[in-house]
Amino acid sequence: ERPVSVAAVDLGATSGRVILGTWSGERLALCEAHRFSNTYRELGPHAYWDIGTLWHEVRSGLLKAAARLPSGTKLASLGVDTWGCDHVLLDDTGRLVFPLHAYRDNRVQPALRALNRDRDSSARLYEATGIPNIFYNTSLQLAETLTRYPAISQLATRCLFLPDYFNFLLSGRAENELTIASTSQLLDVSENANWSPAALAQFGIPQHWFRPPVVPGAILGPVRAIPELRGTQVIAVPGHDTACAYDAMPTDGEGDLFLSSGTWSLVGFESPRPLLGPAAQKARISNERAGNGHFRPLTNIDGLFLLEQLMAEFADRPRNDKDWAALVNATAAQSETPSESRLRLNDGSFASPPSMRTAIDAQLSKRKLSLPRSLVGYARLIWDSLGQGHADSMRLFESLTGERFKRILMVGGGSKNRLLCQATADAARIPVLSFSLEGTAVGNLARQLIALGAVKDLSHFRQTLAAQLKTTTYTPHR
Ligand code: LRH
Repeated sequence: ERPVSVAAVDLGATSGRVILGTWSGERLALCEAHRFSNTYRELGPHAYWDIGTLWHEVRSGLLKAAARLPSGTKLASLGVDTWGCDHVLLDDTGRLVFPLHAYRDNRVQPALRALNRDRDSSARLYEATGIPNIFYNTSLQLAETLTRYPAISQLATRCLFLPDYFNFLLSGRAENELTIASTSQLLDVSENANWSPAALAQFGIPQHWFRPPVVPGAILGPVRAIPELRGTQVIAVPGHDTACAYDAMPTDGEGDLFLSSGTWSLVGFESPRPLLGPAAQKARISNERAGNGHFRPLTNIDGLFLLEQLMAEFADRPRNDKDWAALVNATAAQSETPSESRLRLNDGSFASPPSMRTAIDAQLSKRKLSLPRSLVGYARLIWDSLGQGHADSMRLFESLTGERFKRILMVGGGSKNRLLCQATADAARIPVLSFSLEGTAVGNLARQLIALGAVKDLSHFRQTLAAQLKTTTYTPHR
């Protein structure tokens, strides 16, 4: 069998990477061709992504990936995944007609509060879309844009989510991909996987801004934008990074809870059916779509964003893998017994505070709990709180489905952190299997290999991956 090489462009809110994957029958070899840091920028009171820089990094990363191949071989395909919800508005010529806001911008807060007060509309929206009211939803962002700038409906003819936009820049094809569309709170939660007329009407969003979503694996056509990549196909992989991370989980069947741990902690499982109803709505369960079109009921917990922000406050320099490893070691070496206090996560004031330390201290003081004195102290508090948050989500799913989970499979940046893995196992009282894997990029590669016919299906891919991965098992101590 001839090896097949494909590239995953995987953009996260704090870092992006381009990973080259080479499949040679029964093994996937990975090579990081490019990594860069990412952040939103504040201009006045608003927060924006720097889309020109992102495109520049995508382009250079793909060229670097192609340059790693033996001469005479080409990248068969590429795919792009990004964080959820953020989008661009375009005119007929593909020109941007509105600045690209970051989902942490505060602009939706008044509308979010009003929607939360309107219990009937909130319940109807949840039954229609399976997505609770959360500050980053595309629905609220687009509603704010349209309310403040009604003329935008004359200027814009299409709305593309970020992965869709990169696919468009690369291939010239403007499509909406299913998994990223499912993060919007505008997609119908029923099997037909199309836009929800009720949700679009609720937010006053023109239906013609969207096309019926394409399912992951759709081949969009060859790269046109980069002459050196002529012949490489652009594949609409699961555009949502979390859908990619879940695809990469080396699960072997029932009883596995999935945890993708990064800027956010995404705790959930795969299901052919969504989890709906008042209890699911109250628990803020998001029924996003999986790469195969099924559902991924999950809770989205404030994740390592808290600590990323704190690290920046304590030391004014970019964070890298070494900084994280040093912090884990320093925290592990601390003789003090771990604190028994836990933060209440998903506190609205943690979404984008001017100072994360002040926001955390405010919550602790209000609850009459003592304040950590050092970065190490905050790290321990955050990891223990996340562990507890992961376990709480697991118990919630168990009570809603009547099923028991046997193991937690963990991927993402946080899966390299032994204290976070152990805190999760201790709180959940079941084993945590950590794969120290960039799951998002690997799930992206998997969908391409399946679309190209190099891999039979996802379960075959997962089996192969499980056999080759180094797994660390954390058993509960307490
Ligand atoms: C994680 C993520 C998450 C949410 C958030 C906006 O990167 O995609 O699933 O959608 O970003």
